[in-house]
Amino acid sequence: MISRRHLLAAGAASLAVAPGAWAQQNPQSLRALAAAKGLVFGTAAASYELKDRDFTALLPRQAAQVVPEYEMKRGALEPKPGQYDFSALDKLFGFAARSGMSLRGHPLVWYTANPPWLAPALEARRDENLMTGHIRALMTRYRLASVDVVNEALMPPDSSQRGWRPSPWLKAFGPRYLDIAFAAARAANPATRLVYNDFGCEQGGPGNDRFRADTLKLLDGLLARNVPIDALGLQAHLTAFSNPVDQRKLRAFLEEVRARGLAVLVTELDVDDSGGPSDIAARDRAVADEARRFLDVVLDTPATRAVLTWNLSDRYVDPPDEWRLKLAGFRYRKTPYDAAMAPKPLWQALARAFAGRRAFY
Ligand code: 9MR
Repeated sequence: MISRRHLLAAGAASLAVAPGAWAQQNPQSLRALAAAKGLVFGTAAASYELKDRDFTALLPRQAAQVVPEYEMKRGALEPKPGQYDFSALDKLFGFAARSGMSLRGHPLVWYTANPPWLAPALEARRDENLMTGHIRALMTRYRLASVDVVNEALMPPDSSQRGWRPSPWLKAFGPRYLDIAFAAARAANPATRLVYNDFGCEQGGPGNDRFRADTLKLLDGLLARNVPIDALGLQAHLTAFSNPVDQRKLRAFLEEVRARGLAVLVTELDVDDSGGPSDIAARDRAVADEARRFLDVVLDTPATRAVLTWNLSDRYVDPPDEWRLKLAGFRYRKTPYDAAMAPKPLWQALARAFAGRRAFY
């Protein structure tokens, strides 16, 4: 097992590589194109993917940051109270740090993916340590560039209800669970960028209009109470064949976030291509076009500091939940690389969006 000291040291070493130097050596990587415009390009990855030599060769060449797809979720980390198993997370973060990538954490506090013992324990004891102890454990073990302190605290945009999303945290502490979580994260490691992460601000539908308003209300509440938050994470699970991004609405929203002094991170970008034609080239084009329409607006503000995709290659994208699509052998084409590890039009869209970004720095 990799030691904490090793992880911290490797993380520190990666910071010594100047982004400009990397860009000169690797002109054809998304990480270099992003770095040249003051952006971090990263991706979600999973520890089991590290068995794949194609993937381990590609990952650090293209991405400057990694976020665990599931290894940092509490259900995966703490199966029994206080008995942590960091092995999968250490493996992924260890690989990233040794390969010169920075580490992004996701999530510290979420309504789901928790171990079964947690909700009853919270209900019985209402003990803040059940949250803050976990936050401290992770934030002192890893040197994280940024972390999703709270993930998805609002009702999703397609819900008929608005407001706080039900969770064991909300039940135990009320909405101030966010305040407790951010304060504990800042106290545990003041160098990490603290993020509120959610989906629903990106697209143009009426549910998204409500969601943007609710998000600004949430952020205003935190800021008014001096809660230490640094950034808004836009998950950016876009859709190629329904509910497109409305560039005007998105631009106005990002201005509001920036006016509040917060940074913006694109944390989980992918483009759902279900519902499209069977012609793969047409689907890939639609995926790339929608990502580009989104990125053109999101990158046109200095508030945006990072873009991470939710997986780098279609080789590791889960099959759809929908049984009809599964029966038809449908495979998502959501990510920049296809299942054979060849770059797709989405790769080009990212590359062009990065290269075309105004130089804010
Ligand atoms: O892609 C992730 C999947 O493998 C996990 O089973 C699932 C539950 O932990 O979470 C998925 O990732 C989600 C992320 O953590 C939060 N935003 C939505 C993501 C995609 O569903």
